[in-house]
Amino acid sequence: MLRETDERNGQSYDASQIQVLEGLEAVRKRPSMYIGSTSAKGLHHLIYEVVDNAIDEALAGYCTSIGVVLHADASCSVTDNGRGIPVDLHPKTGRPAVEVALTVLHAGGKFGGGGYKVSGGLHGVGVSVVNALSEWLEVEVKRDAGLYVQRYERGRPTTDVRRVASAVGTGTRVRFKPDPQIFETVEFSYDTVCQRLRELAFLNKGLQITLTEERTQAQNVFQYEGGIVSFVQHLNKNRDVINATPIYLESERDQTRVEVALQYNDGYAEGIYSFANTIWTHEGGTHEAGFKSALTRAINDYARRANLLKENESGLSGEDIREGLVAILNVKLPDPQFEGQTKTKLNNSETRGIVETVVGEGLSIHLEENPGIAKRVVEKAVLAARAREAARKARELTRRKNALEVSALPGKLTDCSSRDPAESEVFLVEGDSAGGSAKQGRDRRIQAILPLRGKPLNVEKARLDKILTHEEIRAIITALGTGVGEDFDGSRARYQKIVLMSDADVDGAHIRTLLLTFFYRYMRPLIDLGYVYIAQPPLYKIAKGKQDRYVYSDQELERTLRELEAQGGPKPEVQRYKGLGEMNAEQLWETTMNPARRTLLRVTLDDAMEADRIFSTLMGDKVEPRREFIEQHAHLVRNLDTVG
Ligand code: 0RA
Repeated sequence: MLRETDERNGQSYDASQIQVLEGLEAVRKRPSMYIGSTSAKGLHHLIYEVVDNAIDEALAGYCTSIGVVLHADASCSVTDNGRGIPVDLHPKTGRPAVEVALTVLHAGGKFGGGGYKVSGGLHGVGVSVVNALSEWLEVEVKRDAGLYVQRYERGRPTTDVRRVASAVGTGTRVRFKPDPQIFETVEFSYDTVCQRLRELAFLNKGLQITLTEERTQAQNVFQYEGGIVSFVQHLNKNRDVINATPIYLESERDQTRVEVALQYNDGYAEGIYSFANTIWTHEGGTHEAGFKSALTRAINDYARRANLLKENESGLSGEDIREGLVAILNVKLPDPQFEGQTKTKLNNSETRGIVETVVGEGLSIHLEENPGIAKRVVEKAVLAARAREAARKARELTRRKNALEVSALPGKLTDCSSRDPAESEVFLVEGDSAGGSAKQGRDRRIQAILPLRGKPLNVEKARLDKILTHEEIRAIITALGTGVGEDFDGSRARYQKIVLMSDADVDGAHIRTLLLTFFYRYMRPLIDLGYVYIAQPPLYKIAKGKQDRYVYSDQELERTLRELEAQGGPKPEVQRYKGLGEMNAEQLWETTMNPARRTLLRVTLDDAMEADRIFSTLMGDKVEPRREFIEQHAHLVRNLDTVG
């Protein structure tokens, strides 16, 4: 058992300890290699990594509840009621297993347990990485009737594993404080963590996950007996659905567990969310390909069998069949291989066939047994096919028009004089009055202004053909010069910076979300190319004496006020900017547009996807939940990458 008297101080390092120190150093030197980045995103990965270990314990059948607490001291703790990390001595190193798990890279699943590691953070790096990147970390294990604890600082043990009390039950608690020497920000976002934990609860049927924030006393408890069926219902909450009960299929083959839930709504968007070992595979991959191909085949086969498609009619395309579909595909497999730009594309070749078989067989049976629903799904796809043909014609029309009149630029565009896209910028500005100030204040050589007014189009409720008739959207498409949808060509972009400039309020967030969703769905390469940005207008103006200062966040406001008050003199006056329209041309230029001084946020594919997902959940006609939702997600723009 454990040597409680183990002496560390004064002890010479043996080979395994040197390895530990080198491992920790490597992680601290290149944190991004292990957790993706040191931004807010990487910071949150720390929590997910620890939670994933607890999820593994749940998947192995030993843990029913996980608690996450965001503590007032900026630390986070993750508690589970699993078996507890083993504390007995690890034969090779002579150290307690728990110490090995927390100090040796990739040691996590190697001892005890058996079975395969099914969950796994995006990077699947293990808790030792979290330890290395924490100012301090404390682990508590309840096992063998005892409570064992150990503490570390920046990955190095500062105590031995000690049995400090007797205990009932089993479990593990890891509490850590991210290291400000490593991370650009060490402030956890409740909303961000909440979103992911809810998702994990959906993906792990029955598991209870609780999130608590000490400072605000906020708490959410997630537990879904329906698992991904509840997930689909949640996504379709505000929509009219075609099949009242989601279709649910589940099977296991060659150690691969497949489950899928599907429900059609009367909208036009496609909402397929696939997961592999609880990781959202937004770039798709073999499992999603297998799913889509089985779906297309099953629906077409049924349509022919039931005579809903005549022999001389051509088959329904996958896209048509997926219109209005919300589906969650959840696979769990032994050794997931991820590839792609953001490592979120599943690459295991055997998975494709497995999913295709499971979904194909299950769906065919379901359609035969539920002819009423099957008929409505097929009819919907037939309508979609017709609309798609109409959209193609509408697109062709726009294209031909463009080819004929080279200068068919929208009337309300105030263009820049430069013709070099690399230096040209276009500001999409919410509202006419802000548009006016932007026009006056801009650098007319490289900055173009396109004011957007009127009721923004609900991208969700319209098909592309309808979207293309919307005046503001048409203006954007022609101004950018790239074409849209299948005709998109990034090399024709007239500007390589497309800057969304909207108010820092709920309506501004709405317009931003909407534009990002539009870009994500119909001009995705624009985002991949890194051409889309969000302007950062100031939130406050502080006037003191002759000098005005602009601040961009509440934290900065507090800090600046403290500084100014410390200087003495007249009391600073704070003005909160509610909209861009409250700034005159010169102010707008100085604070938001001047390339030498401004901050722009570059929109990443992740941000746009998040916008799309937020948008999809905003659907429906109930205004209140939508407002609430936007308010909750107004933070969307805060976690983006900052560039000059
Ligand atoms: C290895 C083996 C066993 C449990 C664990 C790891 C374990 C790790 C973590 C991390 C967070 N919570 C955890 N809970 C358990 C099983 C050992 C046995 O057979 O009892």
